[in-house]
Amino acid sequence: FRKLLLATGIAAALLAPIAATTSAAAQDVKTRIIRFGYGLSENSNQGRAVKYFAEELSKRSGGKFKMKGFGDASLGSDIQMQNALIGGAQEMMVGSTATLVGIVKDFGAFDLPFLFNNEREADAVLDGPFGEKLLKSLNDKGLVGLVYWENGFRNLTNSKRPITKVEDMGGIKLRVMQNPVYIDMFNRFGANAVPLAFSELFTALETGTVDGQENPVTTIQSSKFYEVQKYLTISRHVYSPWIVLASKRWYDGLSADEKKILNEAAVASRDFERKDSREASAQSVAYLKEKGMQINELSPAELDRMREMVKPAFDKYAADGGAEVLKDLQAAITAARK
Ligand code: TF8
Repeated sequence: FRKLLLATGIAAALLAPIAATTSAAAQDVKTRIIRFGYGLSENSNQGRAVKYFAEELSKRSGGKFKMKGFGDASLGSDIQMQNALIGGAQEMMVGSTATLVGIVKDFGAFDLPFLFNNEREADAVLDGPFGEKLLKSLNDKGLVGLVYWENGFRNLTNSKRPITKVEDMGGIKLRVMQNPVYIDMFNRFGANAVPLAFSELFTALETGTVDGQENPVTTIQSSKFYEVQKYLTISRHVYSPWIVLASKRWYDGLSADEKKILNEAAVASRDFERKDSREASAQSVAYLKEKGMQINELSPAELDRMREMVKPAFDKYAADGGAEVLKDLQAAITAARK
């Protein structure tokens, strides 16, 4: 008996370090089906990053995390998916931070124009304490914010005329995201801002319900807006983040090991997505030109005029309860510039 005990002891001692170092197999990881919804097509920066994320999850979980991507808003618009996550009917999604304002108003601060000068500043603010704090603010709303991906700097397209000065926007029915900051901004520029879900945008452009829209060049390419829009104006008026969300109900049911796998794969997906989006973005303008779009860039002087024109939008945002978040965001950007 003594010998047996000893033998068991030795076996346990030998096994312990192995158990500690083996990955998924020895961890508390169950088979998980993850429905991951997104709005763009499979053949977009969003679609490619979802695919990468799914592969990372599979690798890191020993094949137990089975994430399936649902593109083209096939599980619903951003807002519908957010609600499905809150209710626990869907596990994960990626979408625009701008569409979260009905849940956490402070996300609207990102939509104020001309905040960031470049991607490096955006990364620093989003991945730093400011971005983190906003992610945390989702927890008591039934959502878990994991990481920010890049949607990108937004530009204008329309079917009416080239926009070389802000007056050219006059009277253009311009689709914007469902968010008061966008509506206010474009009305100040003289356009007729029409809030609409992205999932309805192509048809609205095609049928002439709206004349134009604004999105990063990568999206103008992957959503084939060049088929229904003649003019592209490079304005880079807003840097738009995407946010990867999980249902809190679902996330809370994961083991510590599972959460770790998910969080680490999310960070890997973020790094992949930003790099991929930036590479794709550099190719998009030439592609859109080849597809027949007439493209112009707004001059620095014109951008200054626009900046001047939308100053009251900042005051309005502050007066509507955004003063504190705006101050924090501006401080974070200043810090990122140093
Ligand atoms: C928009 C956004 C969208 C994204 C996407 C559906 O214009 O930029 O392209 O939110 O996730 O609505």
